[in-house]
Amino acid sequence: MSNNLKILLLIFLVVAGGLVLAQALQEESSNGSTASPTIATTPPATTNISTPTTDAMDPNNNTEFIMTENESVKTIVVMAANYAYTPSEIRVKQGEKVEIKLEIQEGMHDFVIDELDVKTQVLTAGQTETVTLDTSQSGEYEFYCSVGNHRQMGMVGKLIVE
Ligand SMILES: [Cu+2]
Repeated sequence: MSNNLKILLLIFLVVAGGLVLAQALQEESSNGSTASPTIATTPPATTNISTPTTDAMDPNNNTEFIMTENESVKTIVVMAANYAYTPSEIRVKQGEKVEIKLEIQEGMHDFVIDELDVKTQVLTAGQTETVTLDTSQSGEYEFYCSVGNHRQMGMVGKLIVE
């Protein structure tokens, strides 16, 4: 009887031990197989997230860059009529980025500063032209209209770079 019990106990232990071992191996292999798909799906997900993120950031950066550029340039509107500019005196700071936007109100005029190599085309009423000023040298510069005798008729002004 005790021998039979011992044999039964031994068989039970072997079977139980074998089951536990088999289960452990199965868990290990199933863990391994579920772990790899998890790793495999994570990188594509990360790539999908990071790609639209960089796409979304690029236009933002461009917009910021363009806005900064626009803010740093000062545009001064100069209106030309027969035979005067408004304003006739322009003050800017040395090194400042300045554009002159010439707007013709009547007649035919241009905008010239000999010392700064500024010369627009001769424009007619309603037309505009924008020119960039070189403000690297401080000083006073005369601007004038080179059409006909407009300059002699007083179509002049003063640019002061200070
Ligand atoms: Cu003129």
